[in-house]
Amino acid sequence: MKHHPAPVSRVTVLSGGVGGARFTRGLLAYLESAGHRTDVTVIVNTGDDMWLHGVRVCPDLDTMMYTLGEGVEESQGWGRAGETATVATELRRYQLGWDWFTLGDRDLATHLARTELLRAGWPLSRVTARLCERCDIAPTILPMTDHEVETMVVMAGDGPADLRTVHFEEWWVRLRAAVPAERFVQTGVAHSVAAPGVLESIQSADVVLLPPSNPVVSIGTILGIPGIASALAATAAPVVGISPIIGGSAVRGMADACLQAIGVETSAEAVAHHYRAAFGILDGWLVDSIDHEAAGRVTARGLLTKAVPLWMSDLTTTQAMAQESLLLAEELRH
Ligand code: FO1
Repeated sequence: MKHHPAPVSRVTVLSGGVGGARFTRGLLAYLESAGHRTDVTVIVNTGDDMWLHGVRVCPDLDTMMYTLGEGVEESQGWGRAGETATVATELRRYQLGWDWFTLGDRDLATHLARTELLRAGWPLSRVTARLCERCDIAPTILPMTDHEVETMVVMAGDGPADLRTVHFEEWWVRLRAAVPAERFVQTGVAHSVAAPGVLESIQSADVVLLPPSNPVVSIGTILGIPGIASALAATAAPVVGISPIIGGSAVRGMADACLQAIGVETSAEAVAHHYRAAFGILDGWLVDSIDHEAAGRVTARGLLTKAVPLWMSDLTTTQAMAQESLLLAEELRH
């Protein structure tokens, strides 16, 4: 690994899903190993959230909290290690809720705690900070908005659109994204505002990072919150992204099904240009070594690109990815 970038004061990360949480864990491990005292703020997608059995479930906030804090089930990247499903089994016997979406017993405590505080009138951002206190998490974790904005999937097919519309989690978990999506709609986004601290963390950042989260339903959803994309376009901080696509296939999940829905080719190059064309953001782009020719082409189109190993197999790799992204940001700042 080459030299270390100079320490910076503030890094802001936009994240969703398992990939974003794992990258953020690598970033924190890298900063720790390099002895940098950097404030990290993570803006997390809440479009996957839903009310289920009367509790508020926030999959991406919980994946981030469990991954950075304690006890994420590593084999899944979501949910708790050593989880049990006693309550879920009982709920199935009542034939209520989503029988294809298991709320583990430990995980349920998180949703009960969150729901209790939401019912007491706390905004989601304050609830999130309160839940993170338990796990002694270094970065500030912010929901993208305190409003309930949920991603719905209008699936391809005939007949009225509302009969072809399901919550993202149903499309993602029950249907495994096997039914083509016509479009994604974030309910409530028009009346939403960025959560307190979100825009400020973008404006005052020295570096902004876009981890290899799903570019459509994670990063794209965050960028759809009023003010966030324009804050990213205006910030003095270089915005450096890490490709979620390696060698033409999605690293995790079904990013390719999401990209198809918005007419973007499943390639590292196409995703970079999508961020530029659709949101007017992105200054640097990391692609996997296997996509090194793309690196040349993307750089030629004015987006500083580097090819480095992006397969997040372990903490060492994610640390190295974080180091590379900070080095690229340093190059962009000069
Ligand atoms: N994913 C699944 O594939 N099956 C599940 O039953 C499931 C339950 C679940 C419960 C709480 C939670 O926070 C996440 C859960 N997930 C499950 C993962 C979830 O679909 C993903 O974490 C995100 O939506 C992807 O970003």
